[in-house]
Amino acid sequence: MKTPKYLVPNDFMADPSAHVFNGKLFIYPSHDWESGIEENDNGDHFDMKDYHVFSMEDVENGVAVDHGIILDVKGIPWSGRQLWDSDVAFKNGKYYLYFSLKDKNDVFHIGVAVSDKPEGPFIPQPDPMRGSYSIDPSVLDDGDGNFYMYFGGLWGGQLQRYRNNKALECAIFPADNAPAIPSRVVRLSDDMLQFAEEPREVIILGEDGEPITAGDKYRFFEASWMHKYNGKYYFSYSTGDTHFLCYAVGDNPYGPFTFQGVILTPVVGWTTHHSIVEYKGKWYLFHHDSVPSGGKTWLRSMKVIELEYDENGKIKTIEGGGE
Ligand code: FUB
Repeated sequence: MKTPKYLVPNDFMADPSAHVFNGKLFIYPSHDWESGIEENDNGDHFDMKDYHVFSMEDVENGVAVDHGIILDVKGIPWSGRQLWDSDVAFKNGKYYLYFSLKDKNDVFHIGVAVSDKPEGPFIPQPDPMRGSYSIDPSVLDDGDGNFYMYFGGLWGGQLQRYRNNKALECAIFPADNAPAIPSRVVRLSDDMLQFAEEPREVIILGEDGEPITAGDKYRFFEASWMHKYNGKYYFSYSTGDTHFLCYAVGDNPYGPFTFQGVILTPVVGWTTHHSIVEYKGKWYLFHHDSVPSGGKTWLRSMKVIELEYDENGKIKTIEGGGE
């Protein structure tokens, strides 16, 4: 597959999280729509109110089947507004949908909803996960019975309002030469419904062996994803306001991770987001851009392209087509 394929031509879907369940590829995106809310740094224009799930058996030809709505903000007992990025994990016959949502005080938390099937519907838990904050949950099944959630996002994602897993009086952004605000990682409880421990910082080291600084154009911003390739842990993420998808590699799920490079150069539209999955012997990058909406950053379209590694496990950079 040489050119990326848009997967849902008749609707706007973003932040695709792709997984293989029962031999089929499932994609869990955010569902963008035109809410009329003006664009701002707080992300109010991303006013999503439900999720759909898609499945694919023929990725090369880009045919995605829509299984309809799997969760609606109206059915979530603690909901305020804005269903942002989500992810799904499978354990012991159940599927767990982890989602970002603001509560009634406009504070983001991470919620869980459970289903017997990958295509839902998903039944939400009455409360958010205890101790959860910020956005963009993404879950790694480490294959040894342990599941790890990576999460967090700056600006509208509110991560700058937390330190040592406690809410601050007000947001703090580090100086440009200080370590960047990191993503977080936490092992999930056996029942998959809570954190099993205090979240830890995901440290990304630069070439000099020091943590990447807040002023670095490749610092973490949001959209964490973790996949394993040849026994190594590949942590990938969006740099937000500098618009790259980057990755760093480590030897265990907690890191530290050493910066490797850019996966995707900027796309059309402000946000860039992704997931990486192996299916039928090939690796794919699911991502989004705003080309079909004529550049409206809150109306994004998901797409897929094959991902290539070199013999040293380095990912070949893909051109996003934006600036
Ligand atoms: O879709 C809303 C937010 O935009 C996501 O949670 C972020 O990662 C960014 O893609």
